[in-house]
Amino acid sequence: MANDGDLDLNTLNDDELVQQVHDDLYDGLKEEIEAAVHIFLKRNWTPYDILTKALVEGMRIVGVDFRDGILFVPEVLLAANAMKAGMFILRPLLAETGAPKVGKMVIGTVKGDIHDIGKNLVSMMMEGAGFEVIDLGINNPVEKYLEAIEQHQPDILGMSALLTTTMPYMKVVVDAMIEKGIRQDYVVLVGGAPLNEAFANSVGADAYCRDAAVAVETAKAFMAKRQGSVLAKK
Ligand code: B1M
Repeated sequence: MANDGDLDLNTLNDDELVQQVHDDLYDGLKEEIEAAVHIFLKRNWTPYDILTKALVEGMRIVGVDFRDGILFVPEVLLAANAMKAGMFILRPLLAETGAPKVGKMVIGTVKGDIHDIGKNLVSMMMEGAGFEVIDLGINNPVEKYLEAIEQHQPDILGMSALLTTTMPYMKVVVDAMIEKGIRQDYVVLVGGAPLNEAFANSVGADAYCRDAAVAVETAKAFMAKRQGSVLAKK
């Protein structure tokens, strides 16, 4: 439904509101997205459901029309801004579990790539699952990853890439870790729409994460393994 600002989002039922969020994301309507997120929260939706059913699905639809040449970069940027505004409201709620820190992760989008919505989502979900996350942002050269690893001594290094032209850069980072003799000290997880498991293997990552939920599960599994091997050595 087109939203010229006169539509009272409160009058919509849940299904209609989800549909409206998809339409408003498509139209890049930041304030309407913020209002809808607040309404869902008042209706006791979990932050995770708001993220996945309303925001992520809306962005998926944007992605399809971007691919098909129906939407262009400026429109997609507006949609991305609206999406980020919604995520900004949800971020503290997702992180609010009060769980003890289960591990530390450094994450960033690789050099040449400025896509950060998926990476931000992974950061948020990881924080929500009790991880400390150091987010390096976008367009990270290998030096930036290495510096962050040295400074923060994480358990996990996460890399994101959304372009087929930038995803090979993950191998540059893994190779630099091998060269420094530190590859085995960290778990390397990679993700992004064009990746798959075979690609993750080919760049020498420990695992490919299809989405943010898989990233959390995979990170937890590796932490359990790491903690198990530390205990076994004692
Ligand atoms: Co771009 N873009 N874009 N874009 N963009 C894609 C990726 C594209 C597939 C669109 C298309 O043609 N269908 C296409 C890539 C084609 C290809 O490489 N084969 C593309 C292109 C071509 C481009 C430009 C080159 C366009 C141009 O300028 N002509 C340009 C490149 C800029 C650059 O990076 N140098 C460009 C620019 C942009 C915008 C700036 C307009 C904007 C980015 C805004 C931003 O991120 N701040 C944008 C957007 C929004 C998209 C689409 C539409 C949506 C991406 C997104 O946010 N998805 C995208 C189409 C698509 O992916 N379907 C597209 C939602 C997000 C929640 O999903 O990012 O997949 P995703 O993240 C998931 C998983 O992949 C995984 O978990 C996340 C959450 O579940 N995951 C990880 C991601 N990272 C992870 C890291 C992990 C673990 C899991 O670490 C452990």
